Amino acid sequence: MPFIKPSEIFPSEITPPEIYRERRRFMQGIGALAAGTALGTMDEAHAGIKLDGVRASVYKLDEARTPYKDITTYNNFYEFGTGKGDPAKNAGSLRTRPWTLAIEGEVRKPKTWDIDALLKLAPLEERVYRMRCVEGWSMVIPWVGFSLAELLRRAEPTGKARYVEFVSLNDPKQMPGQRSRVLDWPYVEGLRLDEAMHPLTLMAMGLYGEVLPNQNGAPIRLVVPWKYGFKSAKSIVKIRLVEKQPVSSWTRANPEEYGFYSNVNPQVDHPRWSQAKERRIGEFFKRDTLMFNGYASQVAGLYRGMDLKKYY
Ligand SMILES: Nc1nc2c(c(=O)[nH]1)N[C@H]1C(S)=C(S)[C@@H](COP(=O)(O)O)O[C@H]1N2
Ligand SMILES: [Mo]
Repeated sequence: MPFIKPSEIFPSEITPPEIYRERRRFMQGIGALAAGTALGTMDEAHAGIKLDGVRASVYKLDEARTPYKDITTYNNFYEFGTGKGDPAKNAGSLRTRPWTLAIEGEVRKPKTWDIDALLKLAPLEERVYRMRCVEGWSMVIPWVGFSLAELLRRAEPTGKARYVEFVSLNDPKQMPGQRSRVLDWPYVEGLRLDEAMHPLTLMAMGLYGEVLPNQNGAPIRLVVPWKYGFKSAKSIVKIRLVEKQPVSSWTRANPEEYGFYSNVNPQVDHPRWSQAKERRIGEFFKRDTLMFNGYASQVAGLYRGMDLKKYY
């Protein structure tokens, strides 16, 4: 198959942009001929590089996918600025090769993975997930990746491991937004171990069948579809298994507004706005926000007996 392997991804800086885009268009044309419309990923002209061997999965939705253009130009990634258009404009300075992801803390087998080894750790699946930002907008995104559990299992968590902490890259030279103190850098998020082991919890390395664009958290990010978007940390360099509940960047910045759990919940309003409705990007009328973002049948059991107004 004439697909480019992940190990052959070149940063755009080394090729003049016209030639780079032309080459990618050419490869995509070939890819489209070979793959037909497999997974429906060839329905738009994308700018990205096709990922090898992506399988379909049981995670599909009967909802229109948000256009590639919107997913990749309307972003939150404060390391590249606080405006929605800033990440697409500024994230070109992020170097995603070489890249390593360290798994450490309460594990029997700590390991620093090279990103190209990670891409081969488990079969890559396409998973179409609903995503909901705490600000009140949502998208439907066809991610590519595998369950975080695949990675955590291999690290063999010890009996002391109760939480998982995710740490994004901290490098103001590559991330101009880190020169401002909007958040405490690096960006940190956390999950309870059982949330992290849940099959829905995804390590994403692509979207729409292609390598993850920098503005969406390349080369590897977390995706937790039943929680507000900020739990899904981008450009991760470290995963730490710990005994105590981690303090996330957003909780540190504003504990009144952002709790540890941050489950999508139409009944628990943000102190400054209602969470009962949301705007799906591309739609005119608002939709009702769904409990656990529509994943209640799969995840409600994780919170049985908990007061979700207290543990918001
Ligand atoms: N490192 C890092 N991860 C991050 C953020 C960020 O600013 N920095 N923003 C979060 C927020 S608020 C949202 S809504 C999602 C947005 O992901 P997307 O741009 O791929 O849709 O990323 C989350 N992950
Ligand atoms: Mo968000």
